[in-house]
Amino acid sequence: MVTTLEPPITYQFEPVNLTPNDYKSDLHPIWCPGCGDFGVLASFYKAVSELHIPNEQLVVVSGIGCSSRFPAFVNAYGFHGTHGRALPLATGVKMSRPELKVVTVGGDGDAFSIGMGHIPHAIRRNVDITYIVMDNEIYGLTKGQASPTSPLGMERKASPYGTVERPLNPLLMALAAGASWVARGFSSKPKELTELIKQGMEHKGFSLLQVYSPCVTFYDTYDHFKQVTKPLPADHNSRDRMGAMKYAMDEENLYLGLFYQEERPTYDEAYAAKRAANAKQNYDIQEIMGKYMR
Ligand SMILES: Cc1ncc(C[n+]2csc(CCOP(=O)(O)OP(=O)(O)O)c2C)c(N)n1
Ligand code: SF4
Ligand SMILES: [Mg+2]
Repeated sequence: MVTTLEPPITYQFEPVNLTPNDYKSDLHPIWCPGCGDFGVLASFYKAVSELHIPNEQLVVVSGIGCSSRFPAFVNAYGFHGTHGRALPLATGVKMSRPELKVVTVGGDGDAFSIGMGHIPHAIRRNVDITYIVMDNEIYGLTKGQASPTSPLGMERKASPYGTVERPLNPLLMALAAGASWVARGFSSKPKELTELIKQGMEHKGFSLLQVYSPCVTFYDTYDHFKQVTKPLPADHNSRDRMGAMKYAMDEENLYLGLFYQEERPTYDEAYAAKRAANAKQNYDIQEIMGKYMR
C-alpha cells in the first residue's frame, strides 16, 4: 500500500480576487421561489469567491433533479450529467485534470437512490472532490415521490397512505465506509454553510456535505429543520470517527457542522505516483500484451 506520496502535481492556482457575483452565470435559477437550493447556491458563490478560485479552474458536475440544475447557474466549467452518475463523471474530470477544483452537486434522490452505488467507491478511493448533496427528503423534479431520506410514514400526493420504509442515514453510511471528510449544513444557515463549503473544498480528498435544503412546493420542511437542527457540541473532536458516528445516529437532534476529517493520500495522487514509478521501470507494453496472447 502506498503510504507516503510526493505530490507529483502542483494543485495551486494563481488566486484571484472576485466577488460572489462574478461566479454567477447569465442564467437565472428557475427554482420555485423559496426553494432551499437558492441558499446553497448563494453560499457556494461566496465560498468560491473567498477561496479565490479562478472561474476557469472550477468544474461543477451534477446528475438530474431540481438541485442538479446548479452547474448552469455558475460561471465556471459545468457538466449537467445523467441521473445518479455525477460522481463517476466528476471522478473522470478530476483524474484527467487533477489541477482543477472539482465539485459535485445534486439531490438526495440522485445521490442516495440511483447514485448510491458510487458513493462508497469515491470514499474508498478518496477522490479529491467535494460532493454537496441538497437533501430535501423528496424527489422534487418529478413532483414529490418519496426518496431514500424521506421519513417513515411521510404522506404526500405520491404516497397518500404514508411511506413504509425507514430512511437512510447518509452521514452514518459515509462514516462507516471510511470517508475522510463528512459534514452537514442547512440552507437557512448561510454563514455556517459557506464555511462548510470552503472547508470541504480545501480538504484534500473526498468530502461529503449533506445540506438540508427544503422543497417548498412538495415537502416544506423549513419549520421542522429549524426545530430539530442544532450545532455539533463545541467539544466534539472532528478526528474522532466513533464520536462522529454517535452524533450522526442521533435521530432527535439533527446536528450541523463538521462531523469528521482526516488526511490520507488521494486517488489522483496515488495514480500519478504509480505512473511515475512505472515510467522509471521502462515497461514494454508489447511484452505485457504478449502475456494475454495464447
Ligand atoms: C434513469 C432515470 N431514472 C429516473 C429519472 C426520473 N428522475 C429525474 S430527477 C429524479 C429524482 C430527483 O430527486 P433529487 O435527486 O432528490 O433532486 P431534487 O429534484 O429533489 O432536487 C428522478 C427519479 C431519470 N431522469 N432518469
Ligand atoms: S420543486 Fe421543490 S426542489 Fe424543485 S425547485 Fe421547486 S421547491 Fe425546489
Ligand atoms: Mg430531493
